[in-house]
Amino acid sequence: MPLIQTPRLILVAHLLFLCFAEPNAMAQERAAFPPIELANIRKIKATQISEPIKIDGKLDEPSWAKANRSESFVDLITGSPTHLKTHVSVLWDQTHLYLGYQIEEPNLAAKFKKEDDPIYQDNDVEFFIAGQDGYYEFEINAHGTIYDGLFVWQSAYETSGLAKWPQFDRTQPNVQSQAFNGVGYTKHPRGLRWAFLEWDFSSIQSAVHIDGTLNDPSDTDQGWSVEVAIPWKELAMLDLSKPRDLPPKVGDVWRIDFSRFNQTKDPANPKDSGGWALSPHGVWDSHIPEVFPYVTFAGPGH
Ligand SMILES: [Ca+2]
Ligand SMILES: [Ca+2]
Ligand SMILES: [Ca+2]
Repeated sequence: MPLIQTPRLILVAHLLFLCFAEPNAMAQERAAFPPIELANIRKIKATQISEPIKIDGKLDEPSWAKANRSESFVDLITGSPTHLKTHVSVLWDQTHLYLGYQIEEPNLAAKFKKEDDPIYQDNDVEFFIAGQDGYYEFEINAHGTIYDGLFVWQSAYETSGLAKWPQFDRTQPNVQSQAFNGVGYTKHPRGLRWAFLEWDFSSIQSAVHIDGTLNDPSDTDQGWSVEVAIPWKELAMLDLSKPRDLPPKVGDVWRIDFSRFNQTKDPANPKDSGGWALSPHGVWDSHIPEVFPYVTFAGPGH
């Protein structure tokens, strides 16, 4: 079935952008998998909460103050410290997973305003939630515009039952999908994925808060913050082959990636890749669930 052009062009543009951005890193990356030592993968605790969170981009609820704020993000490839701070905090309750990002940024800038625009060509923050059968990708810029999509391992597409869902039934002409072989790490051991780039996880709530002036470089901004609420019940689609508890039990461990991409690199650091993450990937590729940070679901007060 022919693919509709828009997602293909977006994907190709994304791939080209990434390929040209870091050719040297890509040349090195095929030697080992996963591309970093497992002991170097960062861990973060998610605190269980009972008070409501208002998704307005402001992390001013008492629950955020009690959260285990992450270490600052590091360079995606080298793991080196970055010149601007980025932190994420993770909370959860019986209905939702909550993510809060604090992003230091002296020049707030964003272009795209339409959902599923190529946010990765802006300054953005991103997260990837890994499941058995695939993973969900979410990106947001300082306008609060989001881009999201679902990636399903081709080996799990039929066996998981996802192929029978109308929105993922590739025999239907309105279902847009793309074979996806990673970005920098082009040959993943699990093989190809189907990328459903038109997928919208419509029940996700997200908002940003700006501390400064957006698209006005004449001043110095403090940064921005991002607040996201993800309903547990819809994440069942990631684990149809082997369902996991939703909400998780205390002590459960998930793999979730948290990252930030910048269009301007650190002028004082020629090795700044422009992509930063809570835990390094070792290569210019976000799409490696095996190196995503470990998120442990802890009880209240932990
Ligand atoms: Ca809030
Ligand atoms: Ca989408
Ligand atoms: Ca500004």
